[in-house]
Amino acid sequence: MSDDANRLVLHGSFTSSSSYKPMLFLTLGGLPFSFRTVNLKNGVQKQPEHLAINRYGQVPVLRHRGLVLVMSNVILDYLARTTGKFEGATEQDRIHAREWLSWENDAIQNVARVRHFARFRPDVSQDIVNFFRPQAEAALDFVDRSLDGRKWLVGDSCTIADLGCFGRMVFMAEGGMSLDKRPHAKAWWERIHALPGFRLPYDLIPKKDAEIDP
Ligand SMILES: N[C@@H](CCC(=O)N[C@@H](CS)C(=O)NCC(=O)O)C(=O)O
Repeated sequence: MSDDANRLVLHGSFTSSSSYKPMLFLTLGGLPFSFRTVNLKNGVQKQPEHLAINRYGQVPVLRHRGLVLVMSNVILDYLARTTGKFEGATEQDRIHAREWLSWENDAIQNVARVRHFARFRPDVSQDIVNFFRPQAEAALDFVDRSLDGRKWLVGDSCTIADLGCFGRMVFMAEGGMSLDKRPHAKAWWERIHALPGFRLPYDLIPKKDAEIDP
């Protein structure tokens, strides 16, 4: 297999929490990869060339060893399995980590929805934000309660469960949400910020194609 096929290639966008999740994994994991930017504002994600790798017309996409992966949590699962990084220590932990990712896609998605409509859709009625906000706030409360007495969502170290939930929560201030009254989640948030190599999305995700070789 050629070196090129072995190189991880991530297609994403700098405004996308779904892109940030795998990008954070790759960065914290110290992995080399190529980044290919997809301009969501110009609708590049709906062009035939992109639809050929992501039938849903979205980012992110990961290409590796001839495989094409879409859906940020599927990508996190793949990266954890193939690199061993941010993976649960036991089979039960690995199952729990995937359980959190499924929950994230159900519940923390509401945080992303509030942010999306508040930040990108001033043209639509903000009733939609008001509809999703209680569900988003409930998801943040659940994260806070779950972290009472523990450092990480699963086991004793940072796993894809933390990266997946954090990565989608990261833009919550743009939707007017915060962890100010959620001390356990706030401590966890700061713990993630303290991980070596950590960067927030606007500092991390390039606006142009890039080769990342740590
Ligand atoms: N469930 C998907 C969600 C992907 C998603 O919503 N991507 C957004 C950016 S965060 C996107 O591509 N939006 C552009 C569009 O839908 O046209 C995942 O986790 O990857």
